[in-house]
Amino acid sequence: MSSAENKKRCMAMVLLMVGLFGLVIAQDQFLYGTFPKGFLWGAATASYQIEGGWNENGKGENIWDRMVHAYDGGIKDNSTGDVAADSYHKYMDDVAALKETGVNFYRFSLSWSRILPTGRIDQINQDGIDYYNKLINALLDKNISPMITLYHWDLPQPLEDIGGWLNEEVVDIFGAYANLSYSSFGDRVKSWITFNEPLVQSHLGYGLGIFAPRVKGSGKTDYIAAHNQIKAHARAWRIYDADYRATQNGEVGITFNCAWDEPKTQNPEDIEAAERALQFELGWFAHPIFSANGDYPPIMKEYIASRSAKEGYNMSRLPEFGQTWVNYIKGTHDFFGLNHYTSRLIYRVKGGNETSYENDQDLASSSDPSWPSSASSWLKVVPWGFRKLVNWIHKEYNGVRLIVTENGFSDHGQIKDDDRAKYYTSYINELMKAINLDGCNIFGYTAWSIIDNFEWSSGYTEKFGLYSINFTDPRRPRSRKFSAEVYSNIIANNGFPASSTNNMTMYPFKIQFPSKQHNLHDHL
Ligand code: PNW
Repeated sequence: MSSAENKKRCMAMVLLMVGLFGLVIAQDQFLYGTFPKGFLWGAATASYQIEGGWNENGKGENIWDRMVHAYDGGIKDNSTGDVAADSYHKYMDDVAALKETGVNFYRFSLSWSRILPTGRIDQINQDGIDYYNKLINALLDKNISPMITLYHWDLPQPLEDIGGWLNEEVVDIFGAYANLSYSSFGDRVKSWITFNEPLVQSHLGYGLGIFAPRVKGSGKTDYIAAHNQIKAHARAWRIYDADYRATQNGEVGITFNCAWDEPKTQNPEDIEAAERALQFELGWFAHPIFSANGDYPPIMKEYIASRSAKEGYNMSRLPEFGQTWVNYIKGTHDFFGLNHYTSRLIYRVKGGNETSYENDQDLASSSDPSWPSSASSWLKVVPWGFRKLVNWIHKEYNGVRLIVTENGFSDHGQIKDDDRAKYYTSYINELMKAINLDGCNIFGYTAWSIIDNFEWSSGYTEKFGLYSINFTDPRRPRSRKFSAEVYSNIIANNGFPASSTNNMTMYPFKIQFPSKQHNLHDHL
């Protein structure tokens, strides 16, 4: 190669690197500005992760109680949620933490088996109703709106004994439980989420068998469990719509988890694979409910049918709704709930031979070594992925009204949690860009979680709280972490107005704000 050619190549390399660097800076650039007036700020928990009181005052056993009490409970530190944060007794401490943080709403879930020990409405446990009434009233008293998740993975064990989410009968049983919840609390509760992350319940609970009820059968049973949860969601929404909306004036939505799936290379096969990953992860549940035509995403139907045929099945392993159910499910939403934590790099690979949800997709994922890590192996810090994901949803589901129902960061529980404070600051800033610069239709944000809690199969080894809990102290005292102060400031300012964010005393640690101020105006 001539030296002139060499020089040219070097120059091209340098230009490419400068270009890439520019892109990274643009993605990481901090934007001053505020959220739209009336934007809602919240924090979340889930019953099994915080309540404890697992068999107190008439509560029935659920699938997580059963799992953690088994000889090999499958929990990292062999812990249980028997006491957890003891919110069954200490809920007033939770309300105080929420008040101190300044949230507008609190997202929590009902323990189905605390209200209905058998899962069915023929046996109501009044103590369970009383407990949630006390919590709801205490919140309202402090001007905090309750947002209730009906199902956050803790199915009553007697329903699992008849097959759980693999049994279609549970669709109607869930409808009856939803009905009881609306009639008991709906005079004061105006915001309902039917299911939290049906993907995690289906795939981890009824596919990989890592979460309760530990059923293994990926590529088959996870699809069936998902199918019945989607039907149960529609049933619950329609009951509210027909019998409660006119008098109670509330809203019913559903919450999905989704990472941002970035193509690992610009190779068209990888770009397609990343799109396919989003359809298998989010479209699986969102397409039947939020798309114009309803039903599962076409790409998912095509891939699973073709692999099923090759495996010798005479029909697809993905169940079919049929037109009646497609119509019944389509449009059953008042808002789109999104739980988002992290991003992945996706590339195409031929799926392995074994039958599984993973192999059905013909793709694999990795992460970029430059992405900061957390205490959870799956959670890497990629703020710009948040903005890309909500934009993708905005386009895919026709400008749908979205609320972020979870977002947060795990560490080992230290009070001076700078990494969590930075996570919240940068992710919330990206969300603000999605609203103010991109026009996404987002009306609220929820931090996961207000307190440290039982992190499912990781037990107490990963902490997500804005408040720390001493789990070895029987009184379970709560202490405010640094990130709670930072989040509280963001709420008080409704974002990042230039004047207050410039004042570094607001953040006792140094956040890397750019020296040049970027405000909305510069970007428009
Ligand atoms: C969510 N993943 O779960 C749940 O809704 C919470 O109960 C949980 O505590 C929180 O996120 C933190 O994990 C997820 O593997 C569990 O990608 C696993 C994943 C995502 C969300």
